[in-house]
Amino acid sequence: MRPYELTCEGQVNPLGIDELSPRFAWKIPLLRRGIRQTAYQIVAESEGKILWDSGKVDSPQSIEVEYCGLPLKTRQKVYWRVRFWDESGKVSDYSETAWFQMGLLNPSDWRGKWIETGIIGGARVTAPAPYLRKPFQVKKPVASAELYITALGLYLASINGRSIGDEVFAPGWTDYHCRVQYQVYDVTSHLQFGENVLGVVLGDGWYCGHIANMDRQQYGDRPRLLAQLMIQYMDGSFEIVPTDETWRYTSGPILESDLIMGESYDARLEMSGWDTPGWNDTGWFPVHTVQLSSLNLVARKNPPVRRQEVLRPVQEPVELREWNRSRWIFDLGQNMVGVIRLRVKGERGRTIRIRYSEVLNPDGSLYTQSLRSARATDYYTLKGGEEEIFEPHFTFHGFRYVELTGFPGVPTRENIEGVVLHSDTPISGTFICSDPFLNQLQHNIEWSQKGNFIEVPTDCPQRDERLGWTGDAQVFIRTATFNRNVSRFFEKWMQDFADAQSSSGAIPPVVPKVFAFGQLEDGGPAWADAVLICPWTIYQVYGNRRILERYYPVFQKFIEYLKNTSVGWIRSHPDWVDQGNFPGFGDWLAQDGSGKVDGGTPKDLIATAFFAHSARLMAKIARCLGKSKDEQVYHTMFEKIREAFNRRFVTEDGLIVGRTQTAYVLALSFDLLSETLQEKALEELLRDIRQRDWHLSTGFVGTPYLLWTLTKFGKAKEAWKLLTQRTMPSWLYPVLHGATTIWERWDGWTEEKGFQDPEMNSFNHYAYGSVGAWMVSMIGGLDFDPEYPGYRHILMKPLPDIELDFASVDYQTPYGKVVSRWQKDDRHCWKWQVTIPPSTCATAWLPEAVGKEVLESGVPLPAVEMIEWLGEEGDAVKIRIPAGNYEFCW
Ligand code: RAM
Repeated sequence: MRPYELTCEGQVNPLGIDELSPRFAWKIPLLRRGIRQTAYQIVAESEGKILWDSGKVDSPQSIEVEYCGLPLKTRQKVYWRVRFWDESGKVSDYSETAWFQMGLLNPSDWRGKWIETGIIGGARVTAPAPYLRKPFQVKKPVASAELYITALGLYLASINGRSIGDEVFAPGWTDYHCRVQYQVYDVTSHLQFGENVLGVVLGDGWYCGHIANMDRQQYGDRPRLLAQLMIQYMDGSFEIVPTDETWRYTSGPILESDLIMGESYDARLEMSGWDTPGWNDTGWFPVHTVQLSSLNLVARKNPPVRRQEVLRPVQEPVELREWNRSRWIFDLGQNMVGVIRLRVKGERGRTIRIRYSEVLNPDGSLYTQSLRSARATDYYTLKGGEEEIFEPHFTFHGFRYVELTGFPGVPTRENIEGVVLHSDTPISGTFICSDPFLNQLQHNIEWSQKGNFIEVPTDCPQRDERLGWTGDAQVFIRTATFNRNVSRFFEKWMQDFADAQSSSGAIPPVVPKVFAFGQLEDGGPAWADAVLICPWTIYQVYGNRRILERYYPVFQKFIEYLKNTSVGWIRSHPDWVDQGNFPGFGDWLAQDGSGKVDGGTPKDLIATAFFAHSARLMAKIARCLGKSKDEQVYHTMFEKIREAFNRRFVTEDGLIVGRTQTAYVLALSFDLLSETLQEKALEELLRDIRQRDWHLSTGFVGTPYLLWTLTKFGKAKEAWKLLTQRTMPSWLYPVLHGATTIWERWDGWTEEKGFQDPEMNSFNHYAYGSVGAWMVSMIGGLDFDPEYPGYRHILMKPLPDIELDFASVDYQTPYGKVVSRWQKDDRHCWKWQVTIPPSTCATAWLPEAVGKEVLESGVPLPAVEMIEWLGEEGDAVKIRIPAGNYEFCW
């Protein structure tokens, strides 16, 4: 019996962190029912010296435990272990020893200088990728070596021809005007006695490549590099190989590489051995150093993008003849994000063009119109000879179909594979049920999450956009947390929010803030509010309190901004908008019959509802941080906004201005109505749904709350009807038409009209996938209790009257795995398999159990120890269960 899965800052043995009081977490094994931690002890040491011995701390806490020892120093490596006391006061063995190592904590620790080359493109003209090299000598036996490295742009590093690390798109995307993340790699095994070479290839990335539909060079005109190799010798001496004037560069086979446009690679220009000793670099040029002293260098906080999986074409490529050449169309069977790996053998100098699309035109050709100005095309020029393998270096595409033009001879499906790239957020949940269409919907949600979690949460991965749209992310975050562990991913993105906030407190529509949207200081309702909704969700799901503490001043500034810009508590008030201010994107892409891209729900209504919601979140955050005065202030603010909302938008009959589903849903969901009005508003909402023959009409803003609201007010059957609706607009319409990801628009493609407006029609946009959280909670019967963040207390309440035979979810909570697997037969006999992780407990509602005998592992319920009978609720029996495995039948 001992703790396992020790993490520090959410990582196993992290190398290079800069949190001065890192947070520890561990799990305890599910050895028996009711097992829980009652106390713990952590011992942390460095070089034989104890830095921290917590002693026995009486606490159930096994996540987010802050280091409280001696101050940590630059590059200090700390070993730690933990033991726990269980519910009977018995102490466990110590865990295996884990470690973490600090990064470079002081700017003066950086000995490297920023270097750059003379290769610059233009605003719309791409440039070749520079290859940089630095030879150095190792003359003594090496004890350890670490590379500290970052770039403005992207980098790929190697030592002696062996690549370093497996990150893709390092160092990631931040607001490079003020901040860039660095990485640390253990490169001890890369070094050899005698001459060594450190080689780096730089890509444009977000720093100087195209961003969205804008020009290149948004942050700077060319990529730059900062690195230092730190070698510790066996004899105790120490050496640094920094970036400086002695580095040399040239250009090579990567003639251009741009995230949006694609990559051109001429294999004839390869310089095999350029990053190994002995290479003659006399023709290479000396680099220049640059001063960038105002730039913050911070350790990487988010999980890097990595290669995740490989897809193969589902059939042989199809030939499309042009008069003098062939195009070959490959189908990977899945709309994915990443690159391809091409295998080809042919004559030197031949160029293959590679294009990508998510869908096909009726004639079988690629539908690329909706990519807008994204060229999304790679070119590969063969060097000739043996089989060649090409995988682009500094670009990615969103696609299911791949077109090759200029291929020598007839390709087969063996010639390409799809390499899926995304932020390495570990899978945490699975959902499956007896309806194959809902399973496909869940599949599509997962794939839209993969494809749009690339460094930051993006709207789409294919067209000339791919931005950190705040609205989209807040809509989807709750669902995202089920599918994958996104705690660190969002924690880093919060830093981007802080960097993006303007001095007025406004939060822009996209984060990181990019220039073209700079004029739009304020992202508007439901977009800017992501600054509160996202961290609050991360806190609830992962118990991550630091995200609230750290960014509290950002939240406060934001809410002040809302207060200052609202007129009589009405946000986006016409008086304010008339002064040229932005009212918001509205209920984006709603199908409410208004015919407008921003729907027919009044913008000041949406805005004021979200203002209230944000004020209430602030009150909750203040409460959780123990700031009771603030809590009161924000609570009063909420009440005032609520009053103003009612005065302006709600009639005595419970009609709400606009009379759209979204208007009703927001008012109900955010508790803006009195009880009597709630009932009336609910009736109106249902009337609208019925009038539309059981169809939703909500856009980005209303959709995530729609089914929750219906369920909250006892209309689960109606919610189920909307979820399983097969005609447009509905979640299953795309599923029934072959979608493998979530579409941006309910009508992205329809039988009647074909493709929607190519100006805005992505087939990989996760917003409407926000229904995933509802499926998990209501079908799977698994939810967190907002009062006990991090799933300390789990709520298990599957909906009884839905037309399914079984559903199964499992989910990795911070304390361990929770499982809910139920099935029921025609006679309404239920079997429910449940696992509750150690140190947690659950309240479970056994549907349709009232009046029946409930057995747990064959034993009648009242006789089962440790299960607490809480009574009856409707036709459900309510019980409290501690950690353990259970099998209920009734
Ligand atoms: C579109 C984006 C995004 C949305 C904004 C308002 O261009 O794709 O999904 O949030 O508009």
